[in-house]
Amino acid sequence: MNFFVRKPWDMHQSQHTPLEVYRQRKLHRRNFLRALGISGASVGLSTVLSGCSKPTDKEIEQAGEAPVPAAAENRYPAPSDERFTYGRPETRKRDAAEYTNFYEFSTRKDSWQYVERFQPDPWTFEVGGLCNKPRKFDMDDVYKTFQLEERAYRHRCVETWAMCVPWTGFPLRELLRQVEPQPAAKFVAFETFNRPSEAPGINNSPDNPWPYSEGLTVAEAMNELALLATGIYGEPMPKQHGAPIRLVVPWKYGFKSIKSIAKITLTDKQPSTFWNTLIPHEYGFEANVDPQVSHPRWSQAREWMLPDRSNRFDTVVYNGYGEFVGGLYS
Ligand SMILES: Nc1nc2c(c(=O)[nH]1)N[C@H]1C(S)=C(S)[C@@H](COP(=O)(O)O)O[C@H]1N2
Ligand SMILES: [Mo]
Repeated sequence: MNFFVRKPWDMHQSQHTPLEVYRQRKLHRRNFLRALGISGASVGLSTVLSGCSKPTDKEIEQAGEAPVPAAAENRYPAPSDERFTYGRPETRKRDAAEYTNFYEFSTRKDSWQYVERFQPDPWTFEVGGLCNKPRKFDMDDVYKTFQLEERAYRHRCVETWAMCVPWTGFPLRELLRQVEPQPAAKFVAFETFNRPSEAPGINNSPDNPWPYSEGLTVAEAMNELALLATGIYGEPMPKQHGAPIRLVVPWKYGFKSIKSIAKITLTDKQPSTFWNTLIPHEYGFEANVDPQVSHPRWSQAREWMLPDRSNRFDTVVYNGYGEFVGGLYS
């Protein structure tokens, strides 16, 4: 069991959780599991199995598999947008699926082991605020309304790990056009679901500012790179990657790419965001990838590719997407 082993790139729970809550974390977890009727023995066994032997590709894949609506049928794989290439080898599917950040489930990258109760289908999200045609979408609407494409994007987490993965999705701006933003809208605010009974990480850190939230300027949201992704590796999105729909903004640090979106709001004020609320001096709103600007705990000059920390590369400003987004900031 690796609960107490601190890996240097992890944000330890004790650093962002009030001490009282942190000391009681095992109690919270046990209470939660007891409430669900899961006995200590079965949890112990699964922890032993997953902690001591390397999970197979199939175990990881099955754990993450998410139900999808009928309209998703025959939409995968989607045609690839040839403008985008990694410039590096693609990350293996299992390596990306095994090492994810999804604090609603776990703070230790192993969220694939905790997504069993998460129900991403059926799913609706509302798009509202300063727009002429606010409305709710379900995933059937999404699959029927938008043309899907595959994009090979680099991903860069602020903790310095990186990956190259093919997302399936459609430009965020296509969705925004559907609701007709008003000129007064300057920002787009995003929120994740907030269902503690399906996501044990929420109960483990009850004082975190749930639901997870993020934001972009409208100009950033309208940039062609900003993608709403419903799949990865030519298949519907696994739960731990943010089923059934997530944001991907590859020129920004990974925490901006909010998963499992439940609400999108056009607003005239910069929205508060999860990480900026929790640790404001470490996580800004803009959060563009920049090798020159160090995070207090991580130099951003270099990065390493999953799953191998010795496979290191120099970090590139805007994660190498300056030709698409540089104009937004000059
Ligand atoms: N709702 C939600 N979205 C989230 C996170 C999270 O904890 N909760 N983590 C973020 C961080 S820090 C990163 S690096 C990326 C990771 O995406 P991946 O786990 O699919 O690789 O998701 C982002 N989106
Ligand atoms: Mo991240």
